[in-house]
Amino acid sequence: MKIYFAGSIRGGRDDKALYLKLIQHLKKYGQVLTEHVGDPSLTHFGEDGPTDSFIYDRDMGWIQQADVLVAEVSTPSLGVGYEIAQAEMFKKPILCLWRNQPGKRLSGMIGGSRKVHNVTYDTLEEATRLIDKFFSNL
Ligand code: 6IA
Repeated sequence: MKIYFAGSIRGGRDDKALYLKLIQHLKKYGQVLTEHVGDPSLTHFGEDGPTDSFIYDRDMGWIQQADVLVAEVSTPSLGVGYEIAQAEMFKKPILCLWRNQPGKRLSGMIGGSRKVHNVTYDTLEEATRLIDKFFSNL
């Protein structure tokens, strides 16, 4: 199984440690195409990296190839929202994980999509259980 994991990069790296743990858990189910999203050394600026058009083309190709897209959406990111929309277009199963945060709500464009399986969690253990449940129903 090929898994596309989406998490914020230029939107902000506050949750990078969480992304890494979720990616480690997802590897139980197959190949995670986007391991760099959990790279602790990757900053929100992404200096000295590939060009934007390279990133765009490669990521669009990976979404097409992927069997499933899992997104951690607690840190709002234009790129992650765009990837979710593309995965919808390609008719991929989509899981979006939202961490409960006081005073914050998930975008209605994600929370309101009938093509997205949206779940809310408080702890990493809860998030991994929700991932397990999603994969067992695929
Ligand atoms: O708008 P954002 O940058 O927050 O969008 C984040 C999403 O877009 C992630 O889920 C990634 O799949 C994708 N993405 C954004 N920037 C990159 C990127 N930058 N490389 C790969 N995917 C990206 C260069 C990193 C490089 C220095 C290792």
